[in-house]
Amino acid sequence: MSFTSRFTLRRHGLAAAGTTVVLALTLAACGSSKDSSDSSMPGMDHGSMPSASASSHSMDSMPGMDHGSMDADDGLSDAKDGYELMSSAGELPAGRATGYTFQVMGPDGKPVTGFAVDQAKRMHFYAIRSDLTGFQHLHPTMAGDGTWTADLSALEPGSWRMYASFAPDSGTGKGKDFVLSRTATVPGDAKPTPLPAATTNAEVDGYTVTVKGELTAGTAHPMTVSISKDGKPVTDLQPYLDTYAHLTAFHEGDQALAHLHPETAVNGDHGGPDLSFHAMLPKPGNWRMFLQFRTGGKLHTAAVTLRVS
Ligand SMILES: [Cu+2]
Repeated sequence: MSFTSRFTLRRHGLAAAGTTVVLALTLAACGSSKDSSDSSMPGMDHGSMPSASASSHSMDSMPGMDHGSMDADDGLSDAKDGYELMSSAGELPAGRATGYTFQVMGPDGKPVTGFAVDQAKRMHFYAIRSDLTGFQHLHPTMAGDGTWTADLSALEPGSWRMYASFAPDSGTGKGKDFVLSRTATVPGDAKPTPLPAATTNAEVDGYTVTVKGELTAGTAHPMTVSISKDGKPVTDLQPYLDTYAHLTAFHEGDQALAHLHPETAVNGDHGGPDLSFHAMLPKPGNWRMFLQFRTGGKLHTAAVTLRVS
Protein backbone atom coordinates (compact mmCIF):
# COMPACT_ATOMS: atom_id res chain seq x y z
CA MET A 1 0.00 0.00 0.00
CA SER A 2 1.31 3.40 -0.88
CA PHE A 3 1.73 6.25 1.54
CA THR A 4 -0.76 8.19 -0.50
CA SER A 5 -3.61 5.75 -0.08
CA ARG A 6 -2.74 5.20 3.56
CA PHE A 7 -2.93 8.92 4.11
CA THR A 8 -6.25 9.04 2.32
CA LEU A 9 -7.66 6.38 4.59
CA ARG A 10 -6.46 8.22 7.64
CA ARG A 11 -7.92 11.44 6.44
CA HIS A 12 -11.16 9.67 5.83
CA GLY A 13 -11.10 8.27 9.36
CA LEU A 14 -10.38 11.63 10.92
CA ALA A 15 -13.04 13.30 8.86
CA ALA A 16 -15.58 10.71 9.90
CA ALA A 17 -14.68 11.03 13.57
CA GLY A 18 -14.81 14.80 13.39
CA THR A 19 -18.21 14.69 11.78
CA THR A 20 -19.50 12.35 14.45
CA VAL A 21 -18.27 14.56 17.26
CA VAL A 22 -19.92 17.61 15.76
CA LEU A 23 -23.12 15.67 15.24
CA ALA A 24 -23.12 14.37 18.81
CA LEU A 25 -22.54 17.84 20.23
CA THR A 26 -25.34 19.24 18.10
CA LEU A 27 -27.77 16.60 19.26
CA ALA A 28 -26.78 17.09 22.89
CA ALA A 29 -27.30 20.82 22.58
CA CYS A 30 -30.81 20.12 21.30
CA GLY A 31 -31.58 18.12 24.44
CA SER A 32 -31.66 14.84 22.62
CA SER A 33 -31.56 11.49 24.36
CA LYS A 34 -28.40 9.76 25.51
CA ASP A 35 -28.45 7.78 22.31
CA SER A 36 -26.77 10.70 20.61
CA SER A 37 -23.45 9.83 22.22
CA ASP A 38 -23.69 6.14 21.38
CA SER A 39 -20.28 5.13 20.12
CA SER A 40 -21.88 2.71 17.69
CA MET A 41 -22.95 5.56 15.48
CA PRO A 42 -21.98 5.29 11.83
CA GLY A 43 -18.56 6.72 11.22
CA MET A 44 -17.15 5.68 14.58
CA ASP A 45 -16.09 2.24 13.54
CA HIS A 46 -12.40 2.84 12.97
CA GLY A 47 -11.69 -0.83 13.49
CA SER A 48 -13.18 -1.76 10.16
CA MET A 49 -10.73 0.30 8.15
CA PRO A 50 -8.39 -1.82 6.09
CA SER A 51 -5.28 -0.21 7.50
CA ALA A 52 -6.36 -1.00 11.04
CA SER A 53 -4.31 -4.14 11.35
CA ALA A 54 -1.20 -3.50 13.39
CA SER A 55 1.12 -5.72 11.46
CA SER A 56 -0.54 -5.80 8.07
CA HIS A 57 1.06 -3.48 5.61
CA SER A 58 0.44 -5.23 2.34
CA MET A 59 -2.89 -3.99 1.15
CA ASP A 60 -2.71 -5.26 -2.39
CA SER A 61 -3.74 -8.64 -1.11
CA MET A 62 -6.03 -11.26 -2.49
CA PRO A 63 -9.78 -10.85 -2.04
CA GLY A 64 -11.22 -12.59 0.98
CA MET A 65 -8.11 -12.31 3.07
CA ASP A 66 -8.80 -11.62 6.69
CA HIS A 67 -7.02 -8.49 7.85
CA GLY A 68 -9.23 -8.19 10.87
CA SER A 69 -8.11 -11.23 12.81
CA MET A 70 -6.19 -9.95 15.79
CA ASP A 71 -5.24 -13.38 17.10
CA ALA A 72 -3.33 -14.11 13.96
CA ASP A 73 -1.53 -10.79 14.06
CA ASP A 74 -0.07 -10.70 17.56
CA GLY A 75 3.11 -12.49 16.50
CA LEU A 76 2.95 -15.01 19.34
CA SER A 77 2.49 -18.13 17.24
CA ASP A 78 5.26 -20.05 15.50
CA ALA A 79 2.91 -21.13 12.71
CA LYS A 80 0.17 -19.65 10.58
CA ASP A 81 -1.59 -20.63 7.36
CA GLY A 82 0.79 -23.50 6.71
CA TYR A 83 3.94 -21.46 7.33
CA GLU A 84 6.11 -22.29 10.32
CA LEU A 85 9.11 -20.67 11.96
CA MET A 86 11.68 -23.37 12.69
CA SER A 87 14.85 -23.08 14.76
CA SER A 88 17.02 -25.46 16.70
CA ALA A 89 18.30 -22.59 18.84
CA GLY A 90 16.19 -23.12 21.95
CA GLU A 91 19.07 -21.97 24.12
CA LEU A 92 21.43 -19.08 23.48
CA PRO A 93 24.59 -18.03 25.33
CA ALA A 94 24.58 -15.04 27.70
CA GLY A 95 26.79 -12.01 27.50
CA ARG A 96 28.24 -12.32 24.02
CA ALA A 97 27.20 -11.82 20.44
CA THR A 98 25.62 -14.89 18.92
CA GLY A 99 23.87 -15.97 15.75
CA TYR A 100 20.25 -17.07 15.76
CA THR A 101 19.57 -19.37 12.84
CA PHE A 102 16.07 -20.18 11.58
CA GLN A 103 14.03 -21.21 8.59
CA VAL A 104 10.52 -20.45 7.44
CA MET A 105 8.92 -23.70 6.35
CA GLY A 106 6.24 -23.37 3.67
CA PRO A 107 2.98 -25.29 3.27
CA ASP A 108 4.86 -27.70 0.98
CA GLY A 109 7.15 -28.67 3.87
CA LYS A 110 10.20 -27.02 2.30
CA PRO A 111 12.09 -23.95 3.48
CA VAL A 112 10.83 -20.77 1.86
CA THR A 113 13.57 -18.99 -0.09
CA GLY A 114 11.56 -16.28 -1.87
CA PHE A 115 10.56 -13.25 0.20
CA ALA A 116 9.15 -9.91 -0.85
CA VAL A 117 10.91 -6.68 0.06
CA ASP A 118 8.94 -4.80 2.67
CA GLN A 119 10.25 -1.61 4.29
CA ALA A 120 13.49 -2.10 2.37
CA LYS A 121 14.18 -5.63 3.67
CA ARG A 122 13.10 -9.19 2.94
CA MET A 123 13.23 -10.16 6.61
CA HIS A 124 12.77 -8.14 9.76
CA PHE A 125 13.79 -9.79 13.01
CA TYR A 126 13.11 -8.73 16.59
CA ALA A 127 14.31 -10.04 19.93
CA ILE A 128 12.89 -9.04 23.30
CA ARG A 129 13.26 -10.45 26.81
CA SER A 130 10.11 -11.38 28.75
CA ASP A 131 10.34 -8.17 30.83
CA LEU A 132 10.40 -6.16 27.55
CA THR A 133 14.05 -5.17 27.91
CA GLY A 134 16.90 -5.93 25.52
CA PHE A 135 15.07 -4.98 22.31
CA GLN A 136 16.97 -5.81 19.14
CA HIS A 137 15.79 -5.14 15.57
CA LEU A 138 17.92 -6.92 13.00
CA HIS A 139 17.98 -7.77 9.32
CA PRO A 140 19.21 -11.34 8.98
CA THR A 141 20.97 -12.73 5.94
CA MET A 142 19.72 -15.81 4.09
CA ALA A 143 21.76 -18.69 2.74
CA GLY A 144 20.70 -20.33 -0.52
CA ASP A 145 18.82 -23.10 1.29
CA GLY A 146 16.54 -20.67 3.13
CA THR A 147 18.49 -20.67 6.40
CA TRP A 148 18.52 -17.21 7.94
CA THR A 149 21.05 -15.97 10.49
CA ALA A 150 20.34 -13.03 12.76
CA ASP A 151 23.48 -11.58 14.36
CA LEU A 152 22.33 -10.87 17.89
CA SER A 153 24.21 -8.60 20.27
CA ALA A 154 24.91 -9.89 23.78
CA LEU A 155 21.82 -11.19 25.57
CA GLU A 156 21.06 -11.02 29.29
CA PRO A 157 19.96 -14.26 30.97
CA GLY A 158 16.25 -14.97 30.89
CA SER A 159 13.41 -15.96 28.60
CA TRP A 160 13.49 -14.35 25.19
CA ARG A 161 11.15 -14.26 22.20
CA MET A 162 12.49 -14.10 18.65
CA TYR A 163 10.17 -12.77 15.92
CA ALA A 164 10.48 -13.10 12.16
CA SER A 165 8.43 -10.61 10.11
CA PHE A 166 8.18 -11.34 6.40
CA ALA A 167 5.98 -11.74 3.32
CA PRO A 168 6.50 -14.71 0.97
CA ASP A 169 6.67 -13.70 -2.67
CA SER A 170 5.27 -16.95 -4.01
CA GLY A 171 2.96 -19.75 -2.94
CA THR A 172 -0.27 -19.53 -0.99
CA GLY A 173 1.17 -16.89 1.33
CA LYS A 174 2.18 -14.52 -1.44
CA GLY A 175 1.43 -10.91 -0.58
CA LYS A 176 0.50 -11.77 2.98
CA ASP A 177 2.35 -10.45 6.01
CA PHE A 178 3.52 -12.86 8.66
CA VAL A 179 4.95 -12.33 12.12
CA LEU A 180 5.94 -15.66 13.65
CA SER A 181 7.95 -16.16 16.81
CA ARG A 182 9.68 -18.69 19.04
CA THR A 183 11.06 -18.51 22.54
CA ALA A 184 14.69 -19.05 23.48
CA THR A 185 16.27 -19.42 26.89
CA VAL A 186 19.46 -17.66 27.90
CA PRO A 187 20.87 -19.50 30.94
CA GLY A 188 22.06 -17.62 33.99
CA ASP A 189 20.77 -15.50 36.80
CA ALA A 190 17.84 -13.61 35.28
CA LYS A 191 17.15 -10.27 36.92
CA PRO A 192 13.82 -8.93 35.67
CA THR A 193 13.49 -5.15 35.31
CA PRO A 194 10.11 -3.65 36.29
CA LEU A 195 8.37 -2.04 33.34
CA PRO A 196 8.78 1.76 33.47
CA ALA A 197 5.51 3.58 34.13
CA ALA A 198 3.42 4.73 31.20
CA THR A 199 4.37 8.20 30.03
CA THR A 200 4.26 10.43 26.98
CA ASN A 201 7.95 11.30 26.84
CA ALA A 202 11.19 9.46 26.30
CA GLU A 203 14.79 10.62 26.02
CA VAL A 204 17.45 9.09 23.81
CA ASP A 205 20.85 10.40 22.72
CA GLY A 206 19.86 13.96 23.65
CA TYR A 207 16.55 13.76 21.77
CA THR A 208 13.13 14.03 23.38
CA VAL A 209 10.33 11.96 21.90
CA THR A 210 6.77 13.00 22.74
CA VAL A 211 3.79 10.77 21.98
CA LYS A 212 0.27 12.18 21.59
CA GLY A 213 -2.85 10.12 21.13
CA GLU A 214 -5.59 8.38 23.07
CA LEU A 215 -5.15 4.65 22.58
CA THR A 216 -7.94 2.13 22.87
CA ALA A 217 -7.44 -1.57 22.24
CA GLY A 218 -8.68 -2.93 18.94
CA THR A 219 -9.44 0.49 17.49
CA ALA A 220 -7.31 2.50 15.12
CA HIS A 221 -6.36 5.92 16.42
CA PRO A 222 -4.25 8.72 15.05
CA MET A 223 -1.06 9.02 17.03
CA THR A 224 1.59 11.71 16.66
CA VAL A 225 5.21 11.37 17.63
CA SER A 226 7.19 14.63 17.93
CA ILE A 227 10.95 14.76 18.17
CA SER A 228 12.91 17.66 19.65
CA LYS A 229 16.45 18.35 20.78
CA ASP A 230 17.49 21.01 23.29
CA GLY A 231 13.93 22.29 23.22
CA LYS A 232 13.94 22.80 19.45
CA PRO A 233 11.92 20.81 16.90
CA VAL A 234 14.06 18.32 14.96
CA THR A 235 13.78 18.64 11.20
CA ASP A 236 16.73 16.61 9.94
CA LEU A 237 15.41 13.08 10.27
CA GLN A 238 16.84 10.78 7.64
CA PRO A 239 14.92 7.93 6.02
CA TYR A 240 15.33 4.62 7.83
CA LEU A 241 13.80 1.57 6.14
CA ASP A 242 11.78 3.84 3.85
CA THR A 243 10.26 5.80 6.73
CA TYR A 244 11.25 8.52 9.18
CA ALA A 245 10.51 6.29 12.14
CA HIS A 246 10.22 2.59 12.69
CA LEU A 247 7.94 1.71 15.55
CA THR A 248 7.53 -1.65 17.24
CA ALA A 249 5.55 -2.31 20.41
CA PHE A 250 5.38 -5.29 22.76
CA HIS A 251 2.58 -6.07 25.19
CA GLU A 252 3.37 -6.48 28.87
CA GLY A 253 2.76 -10.02 30.02
CA ASP A 254 2.50 -11.94 26.76
CA GLN A 255 4.98 -10.13 24.46
CA ALA A 256 2.41 -9.68 21.70
CA LEU A 257 3.96 -7.61 18.91
CA ALA A 258 2.46 -4.66 17.09
CA HIS A 259 4.16 -2.87 14.24
CA LEU A 260 3.05 0.68 13.60
CA HIS A 261 3.62 2.43 10.31
CA PRO A 262 4.17 6.12 9.88
CA GLU A 263 1.87 7.87 7.45
CA THR A 264 4.27 10.72 6.90
CA ALA A 265 5.71 10.53 3.40
CA VAL A 266 9.49 10.35 3.13
CA ASN A 267 11.25 13.15 1.28
CA GLY A 268 15.00 13.43 1.82
CA ASP A 269 16.97 14.07 5.00
CA HIS A 270 14.61 16.59 6.52
CA GLY A 271 11.89 14.65 8.29
CA GLY A 272 10.25 15.80 11.49
CA PRO A 273 9.47 17.13 13.90
CA ASP A 274 6.00 15.53 13.79
CA LEU A 275 5.30 12.01 12.53
CA SER A 276 1.81 10.64 12.13
CA PHE A 277 0.93 7.03 12.84
CA HIS A 278 -2.17 4.99 12.47
CA ALA A 279 -1.99 3.33 15.87
CA MET A 280 -3.75 0.01 16.24
CA LEU A 281 -2.86 -1.93 19.38
CA PRO A 282 -4.88 -5.13 19.67
CA LYS A 283 -5.00 -5.54 23.45
CA PRO A 284 -5.48 -3.30 26.50
CA GLY A 285 -2.66 -2.89 29.00
CA ASN A 286 0.87 -1.60 28.88
CA TRP A 287 2.89 -1.68 25.68
CA ARG A 288 6.60 -1.01 25.50
CA MET A 289 7.12 0.93 22.31
CA PHE A 290 10.48 1.20 20.57
CA LEU A 291 10.78 4.11 18.19
CA GLN A 292 13.76 4.07 15.87
CA PHE A 293 14.85 7.08 13.86
CA ARG A 294 18.01 8.22 12.13
CA THR A 295 19.93 11.50 12.16
CA GLY A 296 23.44 12.20 10.88
CA GLY A 297 23.81 8.58 9.85
CA LYS A 298 23.18 7.33 13.39
CA LEU A 299 20.25 5.19 14.47
CA HIS A 300 18.49 6.15 17.72
CA THR A 301 16.11 3.91 19.64
CA ALA A 302 13.75 5.51 22.13
CA ALA A 303 11.61 3.36 24.44
CA VAL A 304 8.36 4.50 25.99
CA THR A 305 5.60 2.67 27.87
CA LEU A 306 2.12 3.32 26.45
CA ARG A 307 -1.08 2.68 28.34
CA VAL A 308 -3.84 1.27 26.15
CA SER A 309 -7.36 1.24 27.61
CU1 LIG B 1 13.40 -4.31 10.11
